[in-house]
Amino acid sequence: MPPRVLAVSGGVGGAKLAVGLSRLLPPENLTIVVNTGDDETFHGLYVSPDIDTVVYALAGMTNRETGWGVEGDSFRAMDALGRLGGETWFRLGDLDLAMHLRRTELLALGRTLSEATREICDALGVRHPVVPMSDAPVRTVVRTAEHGEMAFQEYFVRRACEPRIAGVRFAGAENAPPSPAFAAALESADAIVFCPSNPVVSVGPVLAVRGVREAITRFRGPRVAVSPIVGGRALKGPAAKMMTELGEDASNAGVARRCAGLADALILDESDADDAAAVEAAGMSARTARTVMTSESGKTALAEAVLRIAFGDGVCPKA
Ligand code: FO1
Repeated sequence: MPPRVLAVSGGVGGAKLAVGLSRLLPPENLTIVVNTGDDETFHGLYVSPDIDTVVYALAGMTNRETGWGVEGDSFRAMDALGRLGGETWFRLGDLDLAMHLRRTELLALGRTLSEATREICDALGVRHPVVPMSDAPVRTVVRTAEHGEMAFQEYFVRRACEPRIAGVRFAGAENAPPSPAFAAALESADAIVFCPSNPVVSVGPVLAVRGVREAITRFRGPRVAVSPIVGGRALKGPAAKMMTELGEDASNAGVARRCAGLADALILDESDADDAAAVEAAGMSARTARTVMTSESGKTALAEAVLRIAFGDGVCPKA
């Protein structure tokens, strides 16, 4: 019987490892819990970017250039909307629009976000459970020195992560219970895997959901995190910039300090093997693997390394 794994994911990097894990574990042995702090309503449509990214990746539909959105999509509806005077800085592709229309429709019919996501996954043939961190609204709010507070997508897309951040909060998280499937996986999983996602705004919101940090702290099985930092830079996105601006080290040691008490081992890219001592000084076991997933086989290889480290070689003290 394969082990049951709970994978915590943000968008693009997390989705790649989720695909790798889905090739090694049957659907009943993998739960992929996804950040919903980035969710936003655009033009009356409920958009859940990280869920979209993970679902498209598992369905084999991802735009390979961006890592989000649908391969081969066009933006004619956005162009038409712009001509009508609508806001178009957040680009919803013509094919992608179907996802947001359908989700919004299901939510309006009274489905929870978990139920709507399951129906969409079923329709697209995605068999591994993709679950929102919570069915209650949680919104990532970025505090900037120059412009005050702003919604995450305003910071991330509209302002291209340029404002200097002074803080981040997850509005609603303290009252948001974990979604039913997330809560069940926290109880029944044999291991927790933190995918290589932004520790501040992808993993941070998941940990902020009511009771989650405590549940992961007392989790008894192996907990393995994959660092999103390689060579002192984030593979994708603003993780390194954000950590620096928040006064943290934008390094594997900085990631290890964030993970301390929540994960037992931190997997570094093999090119960062020299960081192992600093990671261990932060209280985590340092392991290496090829974490840069530039090919399909790279996703599977990293997933194999993650499972080997979690279960195979005894490095996680509780394995
Ligand atoms: N990212 C962008 O950089 N620009 C966009 O216009 C954009 C649109 C978009 C639409 C749907 C969707 O599911 C994701 C989209 N993303 C876009 C990605 C998204 O902003 C980020 O990947 C995440 O929120 C961060 O993980």
